Amino acid sequence: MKNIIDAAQFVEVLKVLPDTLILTSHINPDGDGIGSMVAMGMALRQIGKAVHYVLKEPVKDYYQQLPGVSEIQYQFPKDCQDFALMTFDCSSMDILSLPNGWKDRVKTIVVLDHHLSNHGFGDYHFVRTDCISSCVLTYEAVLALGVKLTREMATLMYLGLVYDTGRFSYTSDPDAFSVAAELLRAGGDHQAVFNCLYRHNDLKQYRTNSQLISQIEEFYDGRLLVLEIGEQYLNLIDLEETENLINQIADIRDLEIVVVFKYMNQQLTKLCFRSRGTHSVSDIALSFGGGGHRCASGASANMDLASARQKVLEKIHALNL
Ligand SMILES: [Mn+2]
Repeated sequence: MKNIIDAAQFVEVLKVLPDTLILTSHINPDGDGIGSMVAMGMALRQIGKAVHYVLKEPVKDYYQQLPGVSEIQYQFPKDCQDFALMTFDCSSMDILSLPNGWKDRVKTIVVLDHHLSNHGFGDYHFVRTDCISSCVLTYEAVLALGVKLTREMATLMYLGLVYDTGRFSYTSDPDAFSVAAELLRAGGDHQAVFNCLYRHNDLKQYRTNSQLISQIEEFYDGRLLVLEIGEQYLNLIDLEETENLINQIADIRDLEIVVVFKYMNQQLTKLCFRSRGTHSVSDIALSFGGGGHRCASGASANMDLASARQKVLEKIHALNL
């Protein structure tokens, strides 16, 4: 049965969990997933827990420069048969980044997340959809635990905040800025986070992106922009770079909604949405089994790119942009 918990109850739940915990995040782990997971791991070790970070697929190499990230493993530790699982920034069991066979081994699942589309999986639910980043919840948990907020933890939580707010552009929530201020006061490394997230591009990628930008289509006097990233780009732009690209496009004046369709295979198309806020793109993503937030969302549609495009554009048309 699902129990909804807050930060104080999270501390109580930890007392009944085993001493060994596996921490994980969603597939295509991003700055918020990695930051909230590793920072929490550091906090849990301070109270005597044995913590392993386990993901199914390697994180981007540029995250490796941040503290603790090199400890992430890609298989379950051998001496760890039964364990409690703690998931970060993941809205659904289907998109957990875990090696096969995990369901037989896990005893209890604690979910820390902030997605509107959270499907309510797991046993304990530390979920608040009003938070801009999972790292805000990790920060609250760190305070409730009463452990030392180290520089390393602060840097990792700052990473999640910067990532999920699009460098503080998607939010005007004073609480998000307060948490950022506290993290910097605790020694969070602003430069390290910005170098990691935004200063890792190579010229080849810029050339590919500029080709793609030249192919953007305009509708409704520029209020809707559409970009198709077809099969020929499959290996030239990955999903995280696609997110970076849509963030750049989202800065174009007068637009309401941007949608990017990325070819994955004949039956799978990745959808990325951004909105200025007048219209929610979360509902559209949700209708394709995805989710996210009002101004930024995504989904994986089980159909070819042309069909996905037609269905999405029909839904956007209905919004009367
Ligand atoms: Mn997040």
